[in-house]
Amino acid sequence: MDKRVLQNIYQIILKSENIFVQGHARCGDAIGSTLAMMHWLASLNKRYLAFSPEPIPEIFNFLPGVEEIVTDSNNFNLSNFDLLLILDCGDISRTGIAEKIKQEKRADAYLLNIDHHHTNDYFGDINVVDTTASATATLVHEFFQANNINLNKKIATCLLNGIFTDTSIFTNPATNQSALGQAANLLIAGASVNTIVHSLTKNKTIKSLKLWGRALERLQLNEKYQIAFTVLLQDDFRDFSEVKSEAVEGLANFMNSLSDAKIVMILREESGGLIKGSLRTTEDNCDVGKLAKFFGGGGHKKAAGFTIRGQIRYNEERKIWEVI
Ligand SMILES: [Mn+2]
Repeated sequence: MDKRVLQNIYQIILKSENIFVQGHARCGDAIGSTLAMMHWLASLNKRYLAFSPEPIPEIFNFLPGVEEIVTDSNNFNLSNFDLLLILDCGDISRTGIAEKIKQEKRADAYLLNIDHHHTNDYFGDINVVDTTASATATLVHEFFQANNINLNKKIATCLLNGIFTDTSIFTNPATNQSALGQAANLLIAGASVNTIVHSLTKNKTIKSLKLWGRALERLQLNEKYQIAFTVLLQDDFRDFSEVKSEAVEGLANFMNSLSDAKIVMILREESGGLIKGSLRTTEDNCDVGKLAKFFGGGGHKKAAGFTIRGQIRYNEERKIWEVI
């Protein structure tokens, strides 16, 4: 990332008086990046508000400062802020409050977009988009480094949580030299590596694995496109109602370890006639972000998602799961 851009942003933040910071929902990178920024703004004695459009998944409750994140958008008015810092959102709709931003943002307030999704549409007044970055947390870290900002233990833990989330602890293709180097730096700065790994990995319950079991039993391969796919129905979530939606993301990552498919896909029935799709690949020449975009979604080349209308049914004749 161009150091001058990161230094310019620093100046803008220093000049701002009240800063709104948020990421997209339910993601360890977005939440980690939001909290890292929040801790830094607090150290500058800035006024700020950290927001997440949905409740924070329990697995991130260990992150320092997480209790400060506001999750109800009725609790603030954006006209109070002179800088809106949007992290890890490929487009404005990922904020969950696009309409509110449109209505309430002051004309003189800056919208700053810091992100690494390769579907990013440059929605900000200022855009710091690096699609080669493993995580938004690595961009936030670069920003701190470019401006000689000292990282404390809290900031380091939040940023490392972002890197670990988006690289699946250095096991997925988002892993690169820069992420490993930055992680080493964050360890030196005191990041609680064991706590993060424990929280990101030791979080399955017997019920959640039984839900995985249903999905794994239905696994099918589309030979033409080399896509292994499965479905989860509303009934499954009724039967295992305690299982959190993060369990499905974990399943998508687990299925990505298949050696006899290029792409894996989970279709999951949501309430209101919606179906949510999760796509993963480890192939260099596959871009699931493009596939997701085709269905109105977005994401990365290696991990992406979309939402469509429909219902999932089993076709007895063809012995195949279908969307109707
Ligand atoms: Mn991310």
